[in-house]
Parts: sequence; structure tokens; C-alpha cells
Amino acid sequence: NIKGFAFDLDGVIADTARFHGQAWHQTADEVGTVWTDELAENLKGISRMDSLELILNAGGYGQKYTTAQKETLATQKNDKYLELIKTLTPADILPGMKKFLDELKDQQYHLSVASASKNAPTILKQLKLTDYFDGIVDPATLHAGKPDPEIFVKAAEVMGLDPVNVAGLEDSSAGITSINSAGELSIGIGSQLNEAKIKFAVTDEVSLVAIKTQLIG
Ligand code: G16
Ligand code: MG
Repeated sequence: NIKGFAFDLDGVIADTARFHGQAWHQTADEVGTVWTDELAENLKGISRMDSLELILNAGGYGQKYTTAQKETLATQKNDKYLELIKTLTPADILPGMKKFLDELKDQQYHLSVASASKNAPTILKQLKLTDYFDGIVDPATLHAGKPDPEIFVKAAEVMGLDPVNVAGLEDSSAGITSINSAGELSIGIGSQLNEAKIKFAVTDEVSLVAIKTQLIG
């Protein structure tokens, strides 16, 4: 009996990965790491500092920078990213997701956000979606990121619900693992999300009816 939905942000509500990619590409150029599509793909869903470590390690520069220098690089990336996301408008909500959120709201489901991004409040504001959600999990409070269940357990708490009454939507396999380990119903959007209980190829296909249809099998 699902009473609430916990939403990942990047790749589910909006495509912010292209802005993360643009900003990190600059960092990669600066430190000397070759930017590849594979590297860009591996940055999805992981935290800011873990992303930086991945970029440094990809070029073999893992040991070259001090903690203070890494913080400077991460801050520069975030400043660039904040500049880029200023252009976001409600037109950037991924196809079908506004309609799905309206459907959930109409039927009085609880909604929360489980994003690794510290910029989620800013992004939701740009998309004019802030009021849809009971709350947003603050990733700064987490002991471990996805695939750890913590973020989706907290997303249930935000809605005042037991995890068994929550469904989580994710586009990353680490996120699906997090949802499953939290004891929630996992809804995967995209390819290669085999562990997801319910699967959609694209955001446009997500609706309550489509979810129920897959549940009944
Ligand atoms: C998002 C992105 C990641 C990003 C992370 C942290 O995750 O997919 O690439 O590194 O947030 O973002 P920030 O630097 O803004 O704190 P999610 O969980 O929304 O898919
Ligand atoms: Mg995501």
C-alpha cells in the first residue's frame, strides 16, 4: 500500500547531468584528465567530492592535490554549475514528470526528494516544483550516499511514512540498490536497471496506471 513517492532529482525530475558534465569538463581540463563520455556517465548520482576524486584518479592525479586544493576545485566547479543552472525553467522538467507529479498531488500522495545534490532546493525553485514536496533530504546530513539505504530511509521519514509504504524513483543503479535496501518499492527509469521492481525506459511512460499494471504483472 503505497502512500508516498521519493524522487531522485537528476535524471528523474530534470536532466542536470549535462550541466554537471559541462562544469566538471572544465575541472578535468584544468587538472589534465582526459574527458570521456564514460567518465561523464560515471559521475551520475555520486557526491561532489566523490566526483572530483573520480576525475583526479582518472588522470592519475589522486595523490597530487591537498585537501584544501581539492576543496577549491570543488567550489570552482560548483560556482560554474550554479551559473549554468540559472537558465533552468519549468520547461526543463523531464517529459511527463509534471503530469505525473500533478496526478500524485491530486490523489494526495506524499512526495519527497532523495537527491545527492546539495543544490536540489535551488533546482526545484527554478523548476517551480518546491511546493509539491513535503520535504527534501539534506545530503549534508548523510553518513553514506547511494547505494547505502540511508537517503531513501530519510526520504520516508520526511513524509512521516514507513518505508514499506514508499516507492522510490531512480535512474541510477546505485539509487535502485538504495531503494531496495531501504525496503521500498523501486521504480527504475532508463536502461540497465535490472534490480528495479518496476521499470520504465523513459520518464514519459511513468504514471500511476502504468505502475499498477506492472505490479499486478
Ligand atoms: C546528482 C548528480 C551527481 C552530482 C550529485 C551532487 O545526483 O547526479 O552527478 O555529483 O547530485 O550534486 P551537487 O554538487 O549539486 O551537490 P542525484 O542524486 O540527484 O541523481
Ligand atoms: Mg539520478
